Amino acid sequence: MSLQEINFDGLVGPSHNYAGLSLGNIASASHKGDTSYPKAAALQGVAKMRGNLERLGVQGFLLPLPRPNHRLAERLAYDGTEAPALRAAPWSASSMWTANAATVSPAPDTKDGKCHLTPANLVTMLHRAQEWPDTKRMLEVVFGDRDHFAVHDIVPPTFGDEGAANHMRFCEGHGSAGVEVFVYGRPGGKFPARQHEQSSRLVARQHGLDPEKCVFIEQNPVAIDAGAFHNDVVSVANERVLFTHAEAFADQQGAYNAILAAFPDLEVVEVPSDAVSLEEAIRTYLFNAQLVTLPDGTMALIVPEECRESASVWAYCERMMAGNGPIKHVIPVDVRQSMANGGGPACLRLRVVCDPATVDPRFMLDEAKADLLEKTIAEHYPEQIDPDDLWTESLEKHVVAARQALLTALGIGELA
Ligand code: SUG
Repeated sequence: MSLQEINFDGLVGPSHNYAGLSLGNIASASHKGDTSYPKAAALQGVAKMRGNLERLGVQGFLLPLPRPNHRLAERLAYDGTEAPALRAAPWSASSMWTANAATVSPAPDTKDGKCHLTPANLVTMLHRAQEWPDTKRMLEVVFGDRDHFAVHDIVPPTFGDEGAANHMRFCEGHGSAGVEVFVYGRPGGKFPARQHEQSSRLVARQHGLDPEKCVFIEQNPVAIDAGAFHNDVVSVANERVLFTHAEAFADQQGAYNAILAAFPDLEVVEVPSDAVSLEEAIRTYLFNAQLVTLPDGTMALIVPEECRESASVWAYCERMMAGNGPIKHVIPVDVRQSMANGGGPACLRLRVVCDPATVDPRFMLDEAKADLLEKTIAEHYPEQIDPDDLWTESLEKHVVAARQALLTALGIGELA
């Protein structure tokens, strides 16, 4: 049994559009009404996956969910008086951000030695709350091997749960037992606090984690108000390293101490506010990065291109690469179509530590499958979507046929 960290990227769906649906997500709000480019968006996503496949030797993916979602549309009782956001919700391609698909506790951390997954209920936002039934169905296929995986029910919807975007894991190596850190927000600020403390605690219990190896930390309300709607907008972890903005947590030093008490080998790389302001960190998504261990044992930070274009952020990255810290490489990737909806490289992936041989192979990427995905996307995806196109018959046909083409190409008919 060889445990490895596998990044499961969400394939961008053919209905990718900018409807400005996410309150507290500044990119989503500021691109509201823009024309989107689903084909380009999906190809950017596949290119990112290809890069990581080459770097890390392993890569998985999850599929777009069926859109438009007629089940949701029917429940919204449209009569022409409803707000445009309600009309757009059933078309959202937001399942591409698989960091919000589920919270994952790998086998070495759990009581029964299985990898546990709890699909996120995403109740705070209507367009995201529609995801979990289909996400759960897909996770039950991808991780259907009951000897190695347990896919749970969602957290009861009273409590908001946004999945792995608010969860970090510290360990010596991915295959060894880890300390799981759950970050939650407290309501009462300008924007919704999407991850509730009770959800985090429930997930930890449900996964059978050792209470001594769990840490619960409050997000900085100032960061939420500045647009850090998930903790992964202001920090990211890999193995023993925490890469974080200095204003990520309500009590920054208290957060480090709490993690250190459970995981003494913690190494913190803190970016001070005078090097990169909270606003610039959120604008460029420096922390919405994939922090990965390369085969030579060094760590690389895979950041959005926007980081290279920011004087303060790039100057920090250059200093970091030249320094003695654990992060030796910073690699920009172009995910601009996703970024304009507030989704960076880290939002686009769900990390699962497991033996790749226990995963449904149809969801594992190799070069040939990346070619197949690119070809299918190029042939079937809409070139562009204007917000006025939603609910037109021609767009609906196009979007439904494009997803069906993916399922057919990959032989995943049961998710039709
Ligand atoms: O939930 N954007 C997503 C972005 C999710 C990013 N994920 C992580 N940080 N892990 C969200 O706010 C925008 C969709 C729209 O406005 O149409 C959106 O849902």
